[in-house]
Amino acid sequence: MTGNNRIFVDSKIMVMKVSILMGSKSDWDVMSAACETLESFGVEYEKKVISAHRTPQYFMEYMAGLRDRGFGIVIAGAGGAAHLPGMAAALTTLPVIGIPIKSKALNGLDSLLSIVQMPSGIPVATMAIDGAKNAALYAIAMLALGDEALAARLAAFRKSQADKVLQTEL
Ligand code: RP5
Repeated sequence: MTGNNRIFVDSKIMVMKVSILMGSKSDWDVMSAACETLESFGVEYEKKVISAHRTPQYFMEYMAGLRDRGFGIVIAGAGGAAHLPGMAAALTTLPVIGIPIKSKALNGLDSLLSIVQMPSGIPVATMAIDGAKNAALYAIAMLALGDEALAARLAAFRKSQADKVLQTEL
């Protein structure tokens, strides 16, 4: 691996992209924060509504093609039974970051437990309920391992965050 999110595949350099998945359009209000954060760091991504239970065949086909299409990380948000992130992790060896979406009936506790309690062997890095921004920041931190410019932007973001706290007046 070298700079600018690059990986070598068959001696060709590919820039790693992030796939942002959500189970329903109703998740977009939360998931848009992940897109905005990746955009602000200049990280390429694809966003898609895809459902493990409503479009299972399409979901499997989509996951099977991800690595060859140059994706390096999957961010998946879902609410309720929330099997999208876990199934995504089952269908790829790319790292999967799960976002439990706040549900109407149980305020997202159902989503959180469903995503965080993955059985041993198929991990999903689980964020807080509605934690879309942190999911993007976690993806950025992983991509920054092989990209010095991105690592510098992440360090600058952390510094500006710290500066805001230090400059707070009450
Ligand atoms: C899940 O069910 C989605 O991720 C969404 O959070 C939840 C409700 O979906 P809709 O009924 O709003 O389409 O699949």
